[in-house]
Order: sequence, then C-alpha cells, then structure tokens
Amino acid sequence: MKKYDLLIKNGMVHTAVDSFESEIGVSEGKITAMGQNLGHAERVIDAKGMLVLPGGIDAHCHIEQESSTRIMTADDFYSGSVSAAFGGNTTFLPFAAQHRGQRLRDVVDNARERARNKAVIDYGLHLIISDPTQNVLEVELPSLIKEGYTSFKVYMTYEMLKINDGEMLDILALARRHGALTMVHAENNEVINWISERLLQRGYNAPKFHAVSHSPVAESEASRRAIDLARLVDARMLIVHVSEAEAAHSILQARNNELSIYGETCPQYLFLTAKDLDQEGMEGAKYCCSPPPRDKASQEAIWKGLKNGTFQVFSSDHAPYRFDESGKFHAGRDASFNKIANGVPGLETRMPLLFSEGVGKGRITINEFVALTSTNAAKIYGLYPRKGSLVIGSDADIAIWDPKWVRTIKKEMLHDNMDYTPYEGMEVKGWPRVVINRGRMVVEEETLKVDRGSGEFLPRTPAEAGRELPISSPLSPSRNFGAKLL
Ligand code: DUC
Ligand code: ZN
Ligand code: ZN
Repeated sequence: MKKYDLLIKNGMVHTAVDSFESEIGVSEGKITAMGQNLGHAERVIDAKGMLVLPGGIDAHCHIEQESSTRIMTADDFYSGSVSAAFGGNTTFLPFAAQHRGQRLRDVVDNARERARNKAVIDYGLHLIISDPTQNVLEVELPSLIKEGYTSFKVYMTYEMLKINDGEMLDILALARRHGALTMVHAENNEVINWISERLLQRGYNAPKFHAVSHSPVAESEASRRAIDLARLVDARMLIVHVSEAEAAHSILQARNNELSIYGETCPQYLFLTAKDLDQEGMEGAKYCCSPPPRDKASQEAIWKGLKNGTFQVFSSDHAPYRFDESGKFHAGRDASFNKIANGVPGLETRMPLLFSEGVGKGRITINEFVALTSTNAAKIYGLYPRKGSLVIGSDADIAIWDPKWVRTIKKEMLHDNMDYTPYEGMEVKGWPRVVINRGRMVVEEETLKVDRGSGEFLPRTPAEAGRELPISSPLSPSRNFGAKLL
C-alpha cells in the first residue's frame, strides 16, 4: 500500500527558522508527514545533495497589467507564471490596477479573468488604487478586502497614479479598520518633476538622466512622510522597492519604535547601479525603473538591510517592457528619459541571484533566504501557514534546489516574454531543479509539467490574526501603538 502520493527523501530541509534532515510525505497536495523512514509513495524523489525549501513567493510583480500610459506588460499570466516557476516560485502576487475613473470591482473582475485560464502556479492579487473615491473607500474596498484582496499599492509619484497625503490617510485609515495592508511606492513627485524640467531644458534627454531625476532625496523624503502618515493613524504599511540608505534607515527606525512598518527591496538594487543606465545610445533604457538603481554604497546599504531586519520581503517588481515600441519605446525610439517605460524583468532570476550572491557568498544564511523570499511574504500578506513554510498541513509547495548548479544567465534560457534580461552574462551558482505546487510537479528536468490555467486563485486573510505573526529577522517583530483614532 502506497502511503503518500509523493515522498521526498535524503534532502536537507530549510525553513525560515531551521535546517534539518527530514523526508517529506505529500498526499492530496498537502504535506502530511515529516520525519524519517516514512514508508512508500507513488512517486519518490531522491533529493540527495539538494536543498529542500518552501516554494518562493514573489510578492510584487506586474503581470498582464496596463500602465498608467496604457502600455501592456509583455508577460501575461501564462508566461509570467511559467517564468516564476522556473525561478523556484510556487506563488506570485501580481496587481489588479485601477486607473482613474474605473470601478474597483471591474478592475478585479478583469484581472481574475486574465489570470483564470493562464496561471500555472497559485496566485493572489493586490490592488492598485489611484482613485480613492467615496464609493471606493466606503463600499468597494471593504467588500473586496472581505473577499481576499487584502493589500493595496498606492503611488506618491506618476502623474496618473499618484494620490495626495489626505487620500493616503483615507486609505491607511480604511486599511486599519479592515485589517488590510497598504503598500507604498514612495518617491516625491514634485522633486522628480522639478529636476526633470531642468535637465530637459538643458537638453539632457538620455536614459542616464532618469537616475538623476529620481534623486535618492525624492525617495527618502517620501518614505519618511509615508511612515509618518502611517504613524498618525496607527496603520500597517509596507514600503516597496527600497533602493537607498536613508529610506532603509527610516524603515528600521520605525520598526525599532515598534511601528508596523515593513520594507521590501528587489534584485535591481543589489545587482545594478546607475552606471548601467549610462551606455551608448538608448541601451540604458533597459535599466530604467523607479526608483532607479543607485551606486555601490547604496547596494551595500541594501545588503545590510536584508541582514539587520530592515527588509522582510525580497520581491522582483517584475515589470516587463520589451526593448521596442511595444514597451520601453512606446513614446518613440529616441524618447527622452522621462518618457521611457519604467521597469525591469526579474521573476525568474530573483531567487537564484539572491541565493548565489547572498547565501553562496555568506552574506545571508539559507534560513534568512527562505524568510526573505517566501515565509515573510506569506505572513505579511495573509497566506501563512498555507503557504511559505514546510510544515504538516501546509500546501506541498516545495522547491528542490541544486546548490552546485552553475548557470550563466542568458535571455534565451528564461521563460518570460522579454527580449532582454538586465542580468545577462552573470554567473550564478544554485538553481531549483524541481518545483512542486500543491503536490503537482510544475518544473522537472528543465521542463514545464503542468497545464495552462492549473494555478489557483488565493483569497487572503485580513490581518487581525496575522498582525502579530512574528517575522523572522534578527530584530523583534513590530507592534502597533498610538492613539486609537479610528
Ligand atoms: N516602477 C514601478 O513603480 N512599477 C513598475 C516598475 C517600476 O519601475
Ligand atoms: Zn512602484
Ligand atoms: Zn511595482
């Protein structure tokens, strides 16, 4: 009699808190046993020499999404999810993006329809809110939060997306009442516009000036302001894609003051710099994202933040715009820096890059790697313990990593729908060989094994229960305090 559908043997299991030898028994998509000599199974995987990790959760990616200037991302829910899977992910969290004038309900229905027959791994959806009308705040958001859309991103920059401080307070207060989480793109729009105007007046149009216009001061000021607004109404907030030292410092300071402020960073702030934007012709457009890559000192500050508890989440911010008129050059081949589509791809390379440069080079432990790429996102975004760990009862979302697999990143080996990768030519050591989602073999022998549309939508739980979940980091988890204003 076969006891399990699947048994993983001889591997070393690593979670966010522990490393231990254990077999894993899987039945009907769940982990049903862990321990030694578990018995027989329909299918046995010998993971000798491999690392058995929770599947990755990419908590920030833009998939089949129209930008505010109505450019469609190059990846749909099929290519995006396939690419994510080949990079070790079993869950991803793209956005349902509201543009001004749109009903949130329509936006969500549309995103659900786009994902339904395409995603090959499990997915949830964050919202993007650009038009917080009374109806959005009083009717649509409360009911969508109850249905499992428990987090939303707001922008402090981009003309067609940005909200003002009063609107941010409305959203934060609403989020606090309903146990949702506000994610903030923190850059001061006025600062960016002020610098951009002066650059353009002087004829400085090249891609490299994107990094000049998006000054670190724009990011640090907006991050501080956003944190203060959250403090005022005692709301949880996650500052996304942090690129530089001062914003990172503000987050850590807020956390040390027991505010429920979380921080996210991304590969582009560890492995790229503003120098990448400074190339012949328009080549630098490939690296234009916001905030932009900075300098070596900023990279070091971001590495430090991954270690000292500033950042809980490491996401890709995959925003795939091809190097052609459908994407980067939607405003023309010789467009000035402020008209180039913002974003870099990174779903598939996020974890291998951090594994190789972080774990492989001793900057972070394997357990910190698991926390940053999977467990903390599950906790913060209401998916834990179903996702994000390897425990009895959780979904069998497992990535079996070969720590010795050396690969040179090349566009051709990736599975997204992009025509470049910013990490072309980088050598990495360590990549997942087998990726399993709810017990289904998704990737094996460098081949996709599941059907289009076989990923499941994940409604998420609002935070009251999740609010106090300890986040793995050297520093203690934050706890809200302050006036109960609301
Ligand atoms: N910046 C964003 O805010 N979103 C997508 C990509 C980018 O560069
Ligand atoms: Zn953003
Ligand atoms: Zn983004």
